[in-house]
This record gives sequence, structure tokens and C-alpha cells, in this order.
Amino acid sequence: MNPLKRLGRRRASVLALLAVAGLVTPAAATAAPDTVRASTLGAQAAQSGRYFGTAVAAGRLGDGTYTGILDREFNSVTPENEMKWDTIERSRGSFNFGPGDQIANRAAARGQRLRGHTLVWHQQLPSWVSSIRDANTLRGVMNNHITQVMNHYKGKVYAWDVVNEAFADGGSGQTRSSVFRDVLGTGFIEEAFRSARSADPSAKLCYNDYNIENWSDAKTQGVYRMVRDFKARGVPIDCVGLQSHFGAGGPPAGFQTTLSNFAALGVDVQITELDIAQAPTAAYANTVRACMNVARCTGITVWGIRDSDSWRSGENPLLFDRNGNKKPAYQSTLTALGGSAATRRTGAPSPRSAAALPSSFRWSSSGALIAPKPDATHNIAGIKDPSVVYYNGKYHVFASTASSAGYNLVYLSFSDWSQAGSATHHYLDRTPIGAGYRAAPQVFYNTQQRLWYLVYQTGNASYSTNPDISNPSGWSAPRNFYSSMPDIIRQNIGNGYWVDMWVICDSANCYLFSSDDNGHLYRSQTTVGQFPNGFTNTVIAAQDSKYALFEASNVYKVQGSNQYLLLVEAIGSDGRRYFRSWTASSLAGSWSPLAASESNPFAKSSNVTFPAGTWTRDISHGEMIRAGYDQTLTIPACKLQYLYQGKDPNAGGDYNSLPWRLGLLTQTNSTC
Ligand code: 9MR
Repeated sequence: MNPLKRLGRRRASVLALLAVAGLVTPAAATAAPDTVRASTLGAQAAQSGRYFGTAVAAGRLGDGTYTGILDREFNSVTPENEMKWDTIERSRGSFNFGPGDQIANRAAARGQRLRGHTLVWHQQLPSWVSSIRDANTLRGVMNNHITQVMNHYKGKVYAWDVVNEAFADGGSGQTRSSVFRDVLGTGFIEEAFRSARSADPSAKLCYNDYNIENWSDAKTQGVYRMVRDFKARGVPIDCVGLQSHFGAGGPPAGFQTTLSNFAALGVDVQITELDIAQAPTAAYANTVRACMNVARCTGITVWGIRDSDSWRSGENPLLFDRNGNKKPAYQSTLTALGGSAATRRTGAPSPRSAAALPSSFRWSSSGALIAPKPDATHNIAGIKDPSVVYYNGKYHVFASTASSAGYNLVYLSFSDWSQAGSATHHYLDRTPIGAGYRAAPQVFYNTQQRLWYLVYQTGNASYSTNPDISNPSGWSAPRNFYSSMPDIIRQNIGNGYWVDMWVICDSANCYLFSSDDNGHLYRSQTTVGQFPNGFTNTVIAAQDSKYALFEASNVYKVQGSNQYLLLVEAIGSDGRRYFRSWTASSLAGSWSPLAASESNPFAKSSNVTFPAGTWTRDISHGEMIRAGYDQTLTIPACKLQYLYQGKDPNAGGDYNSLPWRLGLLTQTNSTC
């Protein structure tokens, strides 16, 4: 975004220019590989922001074949039995964390996530608990168990199965008989979740069950009604675990519907104990695809590594055979996660060809969700230019702060859009990023370097790094990508400004895009290995008239396809900001119009509805909600969401003092 006072009016001639001006692309361009692929389950799942985990048995950790596969393939673990009540609190008040710690510490040392399994379950429950008949005693015992165990693992467990298998099989759709239900009533589930939230407010709290994968089953409906009720009444719940112990036929036909219906209640969904009799390749692929197709399906756990490790070993239901060799289902699973091209040639099923993006878009907008929060030393008028990733259960938003005094950056995080407005604003001028002109941030995780990058404009194209996105003071001082403005920009910038730097990588190269407020989109490149150094070969990637190709470009990889998407902000004939879009088959390729005109825009007030009230006519600088968070900037093909800046249509005056706010667009014409 342009840091200086800006034109408030548009000229009528722009429409005519729009009609005649075509985007051009330079001839250069080595074809880039069409996608980044990984060769292990965990690394491939991570590319879409998901994890791929396994149940782990402490007793097998001395087996080198077992740990070799565990550490190579999986980035999440669930203790198979070690955190169950009969291990942890075999006698009242005496806690044995040894076996659980063995798994937890090992996972922490390797950067693997940990799912906690399980706090309240009618099985593997010591008889001193199941024989309690007094409600107050049982309530105290249950809450104490939850509190002690969650306290012990605080900060180590990403998500807890707070209550496991509380619903009955068959057609009742009701809870099953258990000591908890029979002595405390069905309210024990709510009580367990409330205790869990107060014990560790940062862990995700899941309800976990089996036979809830088929949408029309009474048991599924019963659990769904409970989660809906919890969300409606504010009972804390963050996720639903679908165990997914399948027969050879694999998931039921409506599995994806079940996942998305639960997700639509505002919870994450996870496949928590996957195993499939005889491990058919298609059954595994279908299961994984269903998860990949649901944005809030955040991870998959298989219930063991080798067939010989399985609780149903007679059915050979896992991804590795008894010798630790990959089975055919391993390949189909990796492929369904979006992985390995080589795999496809071996005859595994080809991945779902992604729904292509439509050629026109319709959106519904939220109201203004994020407004400036001035404090004693930050007299801020507008919050602008957001960049956002969803990581570790939270949205992390970076944005420019604007005031008559100039620009700097702010960071906030929250788990749900409903909480965006109440999130704390961390001003980054108080960090090593420092005071002075910093604006238009872009955030992503570099998987090779295991570092978060924040790219922003300072007059040059600058960046800071941070090992922990949630720690605002962890950012390094700014460094520049270029020693000075590249010649080609100097020659074309005219009276414009060099703004809105944007980095995206494929498996070979990283590209740095920028705008000049003068109708040019520039692109430089370096290798993935050299990044962040070595940006060179700066070319004009696209050009048009000044207002038709103004600034705030985003470039993304479309998940599961060979498409890249380019968005550039334009100024319409009404003087209002809007976005145009193009696609290309490689990052250095030529961009073809998708929804690229003022009458068929990517996003403009004319294709956005405002159910909460029309608070803006500008759809301006923002960022797509991505499917992952890494340097590939992968977005889903379906149900797009875009966080943008808008402002009161009647506001005017000093450009830097305009009252920009952030709102969220959700696509309403997605066909997938
Ligand atoms: O895999 C677990 C096995 O080793 C235990 O003997 C069994 C005891 O009930 O629990 C198995 O894991 C279960 C999980 O904790 C909950 N869902 C069903 C799983 C398979 O029975």
C-alpha cells in the first residue's frame, strides 16, 4: 500500500483504458514444477496445514524399525494407552505419569504434536472409579482427574480427547450407560469440558467417538446435537474426533458430509484412530480426501504403525506391513494428501482433480471485525493491509497501523472470527522490528528453515524472521531483500511508489512480487536454497494502466491443482477499490484473466452482499485465508475467504488518517 497521501478521485478515462490494456508477461520464464511435493506423510500433510499422526505404544519405543518409521513419517502422536485412567490414576489420588511422559517428551524433542487420549472414558477405567455411587464423590474424582492430568501436560498437549465414546451404538442417539452417565446424568460431559477448559485454556478440547462417520446414523446425529447445543450455550468444545475404525469398504458415502457438517458448527474435526480392514488403497484415499476437502479437518491419526502393532492385527489394517515396509495404501494415502508425483506413476489412484476456480465470484461480507485499538503511544486511525495464517488452532493476523504520523505494524491472534474484535493488539514498533516506516506485511512459514517470515515495505523490500509466530517480540530487526531498487523498477515507476512486497515459493524457486502504483507488477526470483538472498532477474510480470493494476497484489497456489492465482487491487470508475484476478500454470508463467474486469471483478462492492450492513464500498488490500501456512501460499479451491480492508464510504480527508477496518469475505458461489 501507498504510504503517502493518495488520490481520492478517479478519472473516467480509466474504464476505456481497462478495455484496451492487456496484461503482458515477459518471454523469460523457466517452467516451474507445478506443486511442492513431499515424500513423507507428515511433511505432505503439513503443506496444507494439517498433521498426520499415529498412535504410539511406549512399550515399542525400543524397536528401531518402529521408531525409524515414527520419526520419518509422522508429525503427531497419540499415546495408545498410556494416558488412560487405568494407567495414570490406577488408585485414587496416586498419579503415574511415567509411560505418558515417555511418549510426550520424545514427541516434544522431535517437534511432533501430541494428542492427549483420553480423560473421561468408561473403559480402561479402574474399578475404584466405576464402583462409586455417590454423585458428589464421582464429580470430585472426575474433575480432579481432569485437572491433575491436564496440569501435568500443560503446554505439551495440542488437543485432548476430553470425553471418549459417551454415546450409545444403535438407534437411540442417546448417551450410553456408564458410571459417569448413570451417577451424574448426561451433564457429566458438559462438566468435563468445563473443567478441562479451566485446567488448560490453551489446549483444544475434543469429543471423540467411533461409528459417528455416517451422517444419517442415529449416533452421529446424537453427537451432532450435543455439539450444536454446546456451541449454542457456550460450553467449551473445540473439536470432534471421528475415530474411523473402518471395515474393508472404507468410509461411508456421506463421510465428507459428516466432517463438513460438524465443522460448520464451528469446531475442528480430526480423524483420530484410522484403520481399515485389509487396508484397501481406495478406502484410505477416500478417507484422506474427505479430510482434505474440509478446511477445518485439521489432521489424521492412524491407530498404529505396522499391522503387527494394531489392536486388530488380524485384519492388517495399517499402512506398514509387519516388516515395516510401506503397503500400497501408504502410497494412495500420500497421493491423496497431495504428494509425490512419482507415486502416481506406480498405478496408485490419481488425486481428485481439484474443482477449478469459477470465472466469476460472489461473496458475503462480515461487518467490520477488527478496528484500531489506540493506546497512549499509538494514536492509530486505521488498521490496514492484513496478512493472515491459521496455525496451531489460531488465526494470526499482521496488519499496518496508519495514522497521520505514518505507518507501522501490529499483530493479533484469536481462535475464532467472533473473537477477532477483542484480541489484544501487539504493536511491533516495540519489538526489534522497530519504529519508522514499516507497512503491508505478509507472513508465512519457511519449512526448510523452520522460521516464520514477515515481509514488509520500508522503502525497500524488507523482512524479519521469528521461530515462534505467537511471540511478537521474537521478530528480528529488518533486513532488505535488495541492495537498492532494481533498475527496471526505477525506469518504470514514474511518480508511483514501490509497495506491497509478496513472496511465494514453488519447490525450486522463490519469487518476490511488488507493485509501483503506476500499472506495473514486478517479479524477482531466487532459489529456494538461497532464499532470502539472491533475488535477481527482476521483470515486469504484468502491466496495465495505472488504476487498473494499482497495488496490493497476492499470488497463491490453488490446492490440488496446477493453478496459481494472482489478485491485484484496482481503482474502479467510482473511485472505489476492488480486486481483479488472473491464473497461470507456473509462477513465472503468463497470467490469463479469470475475473479481471470492473463488470466481472474478483471482489468489488458490486459482487459482495453485506448482511450485517454496508459498512464499506471499498474492497481493498487484504489476503486470502490459506489452506496452509508455508511458503507455497496454498489456498483452497472451494469456499474462499478473504480478509480485507474497508472503510466508511463517507469518510474523507487525509489519506493516512482514513478509518480503515478489517472485514471477512466468504465466497457464496462455490460449487464444491
Ligand atoms: O488400541 C488400544 C488397545 O491397545 C487397548 O487394548 C484398547 C483397550 O480398550 O484400546 C485401544 O484403543 C481404543 C481407543 O483408546 C479408543 N477407541 C477405540 C480404540 C480401539 O479399541
